[in-house]
Amino acid sequence: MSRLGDLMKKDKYNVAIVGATGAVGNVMVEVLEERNFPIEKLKLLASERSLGSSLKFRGKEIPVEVLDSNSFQGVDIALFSAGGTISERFAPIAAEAGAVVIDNTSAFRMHPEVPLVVPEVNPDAIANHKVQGIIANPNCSTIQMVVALKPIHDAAQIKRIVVSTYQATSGAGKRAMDELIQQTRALLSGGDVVKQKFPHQIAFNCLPHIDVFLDNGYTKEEMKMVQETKKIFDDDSIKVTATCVRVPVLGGHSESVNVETVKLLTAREARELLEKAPGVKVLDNVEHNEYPLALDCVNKDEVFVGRIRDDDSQANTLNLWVVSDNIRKGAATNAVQIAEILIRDHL
Ligand code: NAP
Ligand code: 3JM
Repeated sequence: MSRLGDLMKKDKYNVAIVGATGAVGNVMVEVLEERNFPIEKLKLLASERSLGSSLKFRGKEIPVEVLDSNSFQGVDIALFSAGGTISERFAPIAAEAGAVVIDNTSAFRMHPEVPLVVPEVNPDAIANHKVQGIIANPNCSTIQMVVALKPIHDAAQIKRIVVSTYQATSGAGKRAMDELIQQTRALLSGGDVVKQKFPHQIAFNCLPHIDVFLDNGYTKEEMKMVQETKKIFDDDSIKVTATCVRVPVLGGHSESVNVETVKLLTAREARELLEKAPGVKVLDNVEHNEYPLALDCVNKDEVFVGRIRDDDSQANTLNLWVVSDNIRKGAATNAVQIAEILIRDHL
């Protein structure tokens, strides 16, 4: 019997993390602990490769279990980050078993009945979680951009966004971070460069290629930014064009964002709005060489914005530099914030 939409308010919830041993899953465990999420039982799920391993939560080692279709009995909230194929197969099973799924993959983001949520931008969309039992977490590059653009859109209505990203290897998982380290070591010590996760050497390089190429010449990562931005702002009139680049950085995505608005909003006005915006921290003192840096943003939850300036080549247009920890706000923290709002306002 389907238990879709059955989750009721309680004092503490049974939470499962699918992909618990991965780059995102590990941080989900940390974030749930840090934010003191009301957990009765935490269930850690991964592949057979992780059998025998465990992760520490609230001072106790929790063994990792192998994911299967019976994993979700008694689970209230299931946080998925084990790739799109696993979500496609197991998220509906978890929802049928009565869990609310918060999915970190691209599998359901554009499904019309699945809310796509960034708490600082469209928290009310969570109300639609009962239809499919799934709430989608946007792509990391989209999340940090829309948090920074929300106050600008509210004040001046965004017409067009031109974004170029400088994305860390952590966005491609644990093995991708290891690949950057291995290649850097090899190149500095005369060893052999090993290429597995990326199509070219990532050390000392920039790759304008994240996820697969599509028929329109863009990558899937770039089209995620285009489509997800329109869905989160619930505004198809916003034009977006993106170039997503992998850079030899371990953690923290940086973005150059050029944004054209319908109404005039000066850089000074935008800075004032951004200084008050939830989840945003303005770091913009060029006279002291202060601007957001990936290295400084890692392990923080805010979206950092700097280099705020008028585009002097075109009216009603601003340039911003937007940096955030792609594994925290870009994935784990955003998912846990969604869970917090779900249990507070929507059960
Ligand atoms: P990762 O470090 O490679 O970790 C992958 C996780 O998935 C591991 O826990 C792995 O378990 C598990 N897994 C893989 N195949 C499995 C299977 N057949 N059955 C059960 N578990 C399986 O990757 P990651 O960086 O954490 O990312 C995981 C996913 O999250 C990505 O594929 C992506 O869809 C999503 N993601 C989303 C964002 C975002 O922006 N919202 C950002 C990054 C990633 P083992 O350790 O047992 O192999
Ligand atoms: C970030 O399905 C997969 O192999 C995962 C691909 C992936 C995604 C995705 O499309 O879900 C890797 C890293 C993402 C994402 O957040 O969009």
